[in-house]
Amino acid sequence: MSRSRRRPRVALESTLLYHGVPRRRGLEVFDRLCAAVEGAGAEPCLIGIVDGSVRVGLGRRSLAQMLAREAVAKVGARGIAGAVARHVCAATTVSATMAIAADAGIAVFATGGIGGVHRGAVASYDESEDLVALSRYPVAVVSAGAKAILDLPRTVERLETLGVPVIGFGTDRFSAFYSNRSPVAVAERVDDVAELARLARVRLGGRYGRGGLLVVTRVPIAHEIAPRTVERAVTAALAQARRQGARGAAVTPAALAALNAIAGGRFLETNIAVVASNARLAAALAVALARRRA
Ligand code: PSU
Ligand code: MN
Repeated sequence: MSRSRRRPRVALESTLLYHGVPRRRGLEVFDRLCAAVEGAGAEPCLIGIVDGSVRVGLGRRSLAQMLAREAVAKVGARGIAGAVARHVCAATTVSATMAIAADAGIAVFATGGIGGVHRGAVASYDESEDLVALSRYPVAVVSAGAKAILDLPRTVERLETLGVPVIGFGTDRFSAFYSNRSPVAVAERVDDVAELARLARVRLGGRYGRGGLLVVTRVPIAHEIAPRTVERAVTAALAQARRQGARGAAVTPAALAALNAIAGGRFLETNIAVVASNARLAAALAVALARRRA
């Protein structure tokens, strides 16, 4: 089938599946994401690097092989060249997945929460490469805001500095990943997919500045966790990551692992529900974009 006859594609990232959830659950989360994307009429395209080759549309078997390997690196956009040159396997983060999706002509990408400004970044300078990627690659990223372990208000400030449109879909708030109650607002709100597609077309068209956009969804109400509970868990998870000596790129996986182990998997279940609901909206957006193109 020619590309134009195929279903519109939605990019998915491999870091979420390898490092973001317990590895033994990566396949199950992938299946849920695929069902969500396919159910809305689009084609899931899992992105990752296998033995140095950049792969767009990894299948279940390739993912299972990746998940079975020990110590697969987590790479951002800057790490793609090294992974390719050294012929290694790598899980791609939001930034790397955006770079690869843009190259492959995929306009929409679904994830859980983006990386952003870490708490204490004033001293550590730890800011995710995801923010720069959003300002650089013409891809619409559908998320529930940024991960709750981060500093959300400062993340939103940096997105403004970097010129990234931050669009709340059916919400005025910059979702706090586990909760819709958030300390910070989005820049703009859109309430229907057709309008979101029109906005995305202008932005991704690049005429008034190249780069992507961040779509912020609501956390499914049935899976919301109270902000006080989230705060307490995040503080404990970050303290544990620190005790383990996690630095740099290892901070996010270590903190998420600690968080996922707290409260009998409640945070993990919300995380999975959030990613699946983002995948549904991403697919609807991809379909709407393709319809307008036709
Ligand atoms: N959000 C999640 N789980 C994850 C991530 C985000 O719910 O695993 C991953 C994404 O791949 C994101 C990365 O790009 O964490 C950000 O890592 P860092 O903060 O080190 O840039
Ligand atoms: Mn970092």
